[in-house]
Amino acid sequence: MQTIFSERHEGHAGQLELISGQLVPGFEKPERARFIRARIDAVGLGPVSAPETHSLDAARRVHRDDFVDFLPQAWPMWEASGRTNPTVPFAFPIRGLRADKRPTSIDALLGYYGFDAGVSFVKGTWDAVKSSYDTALTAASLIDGNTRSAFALCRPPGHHAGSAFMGGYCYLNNAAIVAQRYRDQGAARVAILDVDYHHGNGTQEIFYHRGDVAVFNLHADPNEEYPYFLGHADERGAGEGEGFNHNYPMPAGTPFAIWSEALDDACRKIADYAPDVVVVSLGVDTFEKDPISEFKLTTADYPKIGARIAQLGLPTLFVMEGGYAVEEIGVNAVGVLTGFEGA
Ligand code: SP5
Ligand code: ZN
Repeated sequence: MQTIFSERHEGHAGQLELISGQLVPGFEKPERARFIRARIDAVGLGPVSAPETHSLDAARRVHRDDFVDFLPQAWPMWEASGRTNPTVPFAFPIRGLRADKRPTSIDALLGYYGFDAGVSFVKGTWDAVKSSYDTALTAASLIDGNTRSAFALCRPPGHHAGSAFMGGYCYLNNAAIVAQRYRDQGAARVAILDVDYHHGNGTQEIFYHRGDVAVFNLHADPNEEYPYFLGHADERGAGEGEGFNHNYPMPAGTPFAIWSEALDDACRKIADYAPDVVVVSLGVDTFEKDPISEFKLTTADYPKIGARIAQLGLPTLFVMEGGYAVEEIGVNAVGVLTGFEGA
């Protein structure tokens, strides 16, 4: 399997996040991608190449223009206001406030577009976000009649970013962008299978009213886990999208024996949907030793996930999302890919 990867993710480093009442270095750190990159070579997964540069047109197909325009402006505006430390959003237009009125100051814009304090900017953040976007689109273009799978080693991740918001370490929604790109290039139906521990709220929001991109999400119950405010089983899509959004919330402590039943059910529904291509939002924060998560998957389980997805027999693009146990992230993420190839 071919991988697309950009070293430019390294510029997104030293950012902060608010967790358990403390402002700490981001769990979403450069070592994550380095360990995955190293594991690809260690197991000989296949060639790794740098992405092509793309215009932001593909981002504008799923994200609002003013949001796409804001992202490259965030750091320059922050610097222009006299600060060079990492940004952190801190004030949000929730119930009773004016979410319809775009403010002008950078302090306000961070919370206007960010739904949590997990989307810090440093100087290199936008360039890393753009490289992650280019990585997803370049990997997407590898899949054709002959090549049936590819890996977009994206960093930062994307699935928490919605049409006009960022959050949860995510700025542009790489998986949604490539799913839309496949539609624009002639695919009739696209399925997104999100196996990250956290609900992919951004992806769900983007496609919630559409039947041409079906979204399947396996994740921790939002009653007790981030992103808290979306991801319940009764969210089944609306309008033309009714019946095309599928959530599988699971409790803390869920082991692979239970988790894999949800995967099985999602895969059967994907087969019924008969998409032209499957986009996998590949998070491995379901791992038992993940520092911010509560599922109990083991390293031996990850190849089985890949094998089950391969059973679909469909063109498949893997897009990297979360996973914070950095020592094991390479083995686990690449384990899914080798499991897919070996099936
Ligand atoms: C892409 C991705 O995986 N983003 C995850 C963002 C999670 N941010 C909030 C984490 C809150 C962790 N709370 C720990 C206590 C609950 N077990
Ligand atoms: Zn996650």
